[in-house]
Amino acid sequence: GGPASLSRFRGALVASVLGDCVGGEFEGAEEVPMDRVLQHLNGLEDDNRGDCILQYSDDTAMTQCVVESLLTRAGFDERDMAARFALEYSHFPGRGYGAGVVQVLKKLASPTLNDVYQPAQAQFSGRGSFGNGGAMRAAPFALAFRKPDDIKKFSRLGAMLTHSCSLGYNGAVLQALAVHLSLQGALEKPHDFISKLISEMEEVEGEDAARSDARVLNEPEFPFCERLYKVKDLMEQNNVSIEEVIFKLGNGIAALHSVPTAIFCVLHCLEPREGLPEHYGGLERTMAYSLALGGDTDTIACMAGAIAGAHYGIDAIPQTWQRCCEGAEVAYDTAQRLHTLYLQSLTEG
Ligand code: F2R
Ligand code: MG
Ligand code: MG
Repeated sequence: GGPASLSRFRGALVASVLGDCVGGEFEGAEEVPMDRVLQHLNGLEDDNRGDCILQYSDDTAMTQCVVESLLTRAGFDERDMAARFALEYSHFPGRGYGAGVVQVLKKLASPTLNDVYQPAQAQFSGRGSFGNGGAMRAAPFALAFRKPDDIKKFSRLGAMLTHSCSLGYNGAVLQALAVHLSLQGALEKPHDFISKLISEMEEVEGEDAARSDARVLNEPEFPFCERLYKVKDLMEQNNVSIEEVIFKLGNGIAALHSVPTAIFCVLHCLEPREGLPEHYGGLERTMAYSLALGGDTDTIACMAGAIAGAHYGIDAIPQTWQRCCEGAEVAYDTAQRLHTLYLQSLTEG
């Protein structure tokens, strides 16, 4: 479909769920040979899988809360979103949440809490979390808002409910911007795509809080921009090994070590690649490649899935894969509701 079509909206949300569900198999594994990845993905084609459904984790659970909050409130409402996170966690605490964020989710459940941003600010001795939990649920902000300034503002605030360190919430801003650009068709020109992301993030990371957090954590002055420049370098290389990608970009639980990595996975898999089946389309290549990096596979595949899905659209996602994943049907339906909200914002100017 054309820019911001329903197919792209569905692709973004469904492929994000898919990445979480198929990536869960390898989360935390140091080495994941491509053979194992392909075996896992081939298993999804098996008609006799019966009730062997792949369950989603915190990535999708929190994304669903973001979607429902944005839809119900027809925009961003921090108290509503925080309440949904807390309720979801209290009902299903076993979705594999980060070790630190559960403290925030418990505090957000308190009816006497006045400032919903306070529990996140108390994390890690007041430094806040730099985990990728804000980024993994950032895609819906790009589907609910069309102006980049709104996407940046609300993806940041949505992430700050749990991640008050700029290295956490700016990962969410970067992920939301990447989905936004992809939705507009910007991946047709991959070099322009990465350059636009760099120039947006130069502005985002120029803020005092970001510069101060980067200093305290001994990171370069513009940490996400620095990684995006590495993505650009890797794009220009003919042969890139998985080891080099992990070494230069990371595959870990920090937003800085996973959001640029997810973006690279999408860019790298725009073309056929050695080691990946020839019959795979770009969406399938992106999934397989994200899993083969090991580390935080559910989250990297979830974020890469959202960006790739917004580019290729829903028809690029094999039906057999969709049927295996808990939450894929819900994502398919809610994408339509978000698309309606998006179209309304277009007519309202
Ligand atoms: N938690 C996991 N995976 C671990 C294994 C789960 C297993 N499958 C199971 O079921 O038990 N995955 C999920 O967590 C990631 C998102 O985490 P989030 O929401 O960012 O959490 P948190 O706790 O805020 O941060 C994660 C860890 O990062 C380190 N960290 C963060 N900020 C820090 C700081 N300022 N100083 C020091 N360390 C910091 C801590 O180790 C945090 O626990 C996703 O992968 C999701 O899938
Ligand atoms: Mg997870
Ligand atoms: Mg994860």
